[in-house]
Amino acid sequence: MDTEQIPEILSEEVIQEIKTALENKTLTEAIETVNGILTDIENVPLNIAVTGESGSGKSTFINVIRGLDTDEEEGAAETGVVETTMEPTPFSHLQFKNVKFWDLPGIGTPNFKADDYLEKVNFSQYDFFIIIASERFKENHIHLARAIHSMNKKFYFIRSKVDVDLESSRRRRSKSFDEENTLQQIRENCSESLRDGGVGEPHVFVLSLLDLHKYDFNNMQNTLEKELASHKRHILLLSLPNITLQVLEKKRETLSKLNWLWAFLFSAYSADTNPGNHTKGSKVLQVVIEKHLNIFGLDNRSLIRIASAFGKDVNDLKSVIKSPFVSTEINQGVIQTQLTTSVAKSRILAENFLSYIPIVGNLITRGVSFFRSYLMLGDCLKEFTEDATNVLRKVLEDST
Ligand SMILES: Nc1nc2c(ncn2[C@@H]2O[C@H](COP(=O)(O)OP(=O)(O)O)[C@@H](O)[C@H]2O)c(=O)[nH]1
Ligand SMILES: [Mg+2]
Repeated sequence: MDTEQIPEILSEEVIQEIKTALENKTLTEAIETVNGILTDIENVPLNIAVTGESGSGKSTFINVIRGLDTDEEEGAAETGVVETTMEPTPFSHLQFKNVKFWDLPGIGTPNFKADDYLEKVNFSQYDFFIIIASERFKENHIHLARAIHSMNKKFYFIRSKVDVDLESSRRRRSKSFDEENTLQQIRENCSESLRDGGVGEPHVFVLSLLDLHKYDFNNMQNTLEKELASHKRHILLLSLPNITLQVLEKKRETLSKLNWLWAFLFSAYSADTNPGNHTKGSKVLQVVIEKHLNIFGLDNRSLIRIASAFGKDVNDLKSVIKSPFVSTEINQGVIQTQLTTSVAKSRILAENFLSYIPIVGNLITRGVSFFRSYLMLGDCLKEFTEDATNVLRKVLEDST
C-alpha cells in the first residue's frame, strides 16, 4: 500500500486565518471562521472532462467512477447509445455536487478538428481531461491530446475494455499467455503513439470499466491525486468509489487531517456559556459522523444500493460491520457513550499530542472536550475504514 503522505489540505494562509480568529476574535467569530473553512473545503469545485470516441466507454466510466454499480441507477449516464448531443453533459457526484464529470461529445468524425472541438466544449472550465480509447490508437486521439497539451491542460489516457483484449489473447495463445505482458504491451503501444505525437511523457492507464478496481485503477488514482492542488486532491479522494483498500485508506488519511477542526467546533460550543450551544456541539459531531459514514458507503441507503447491485442481502453486509453508528440511529446518546470511552485516552493525549495538531488555542486546551472528540473522530474513521474494507471483501467475495 502506498504510504506516501498526503500533503496538508489547509494552506498556510488558512492556518493563519484560524490562528488570528482564535487569538483576536470572540468565540462566536472563531466558530464562524472554522465553519466557513470546513464548508469551503467541501465545496471546492472539481470539473473533469471525459472524452473519446463514441462507444469507447465514456458514459460507463462516468457511472462507475461516481460509484454507481449499474447503469440503471437513478442519475446514471445512458450507456450503449449513439451520441446525438454536441453539448457536454455534466454528471454530479452523488454526495459532492460540486464534483462534476462531463460527458463530452464523441471525437470520432473523420473531419474532426481538435481545436474547434475544445473551443466548443469550453475547455478552460475543466481541471483536467480524461481521454478514453477502447481499441486501436487513432490519429484523432493524438490531435486531441496535442491540442489539450498545447492549451496547458492535463490529460490522462485510459485504454478501456482491456478485459476483452485479455480474453482474446488468452484464447489465442493459451500456453504463452501472460496477463501482465499483454497489459504492458497495450500500455506501451498507447504511450509510444502519444509520445510520437509530441505530448511529452503521457499518463496511460489500462482499465476494464466493468471491473474498475482491477489493473491500473490504484495507479491512476495515485497519479491524479499527485497532480492536483491539495484542496482539490482532498475532494477528489472523497469522491472516489470505495472499490479498493487503497482508496479507503486514503479517505481515512485525508479526512483525519480535518478532525481537529471538527473537534475545535465541538469544544468551542461546549465551552460556550449559553447552554443552547451545548447541543450544537453534539450536533456538529453527529453531522460529521453522518458525512463520514456516507463517504465510506456505510449509511443505510448506500448499503441497500450496494447490496441490490451485487445481489446480496443487506443484512449480510451489515453482519461484517462493527461500528455502533451503523446499526443505531446517530443521536446524542450514542455520541456521548463514544465520547466517554475516549476520556481515559484523552488525558494522555492532552499531554503528549499537542505538537501534532497545527494550532491549539488556549480555549481548546482548557478542557478535555477537544481531545475527547478529536480522539473519538479518529477512532471512528479507523472503524469505518475497517468496516468498509469488510463490506468490500464481502461484495467481491463471489464476483471475482
Ligand atoms: N467489456 C467491456 N465493455 C465495456 C467497457 N467499457 C464500456 N463497455 C461497454 O461498451 C459499450 C459502450 O459504452 P458507453 O459507455 O456507452 O460508451 P460511450 O459512447 O463512449 O459513452 C457499452 O455497452 C458498455 O457496457 C469495458 O471496459 N469492458
Ligand atoms: Mg455515452
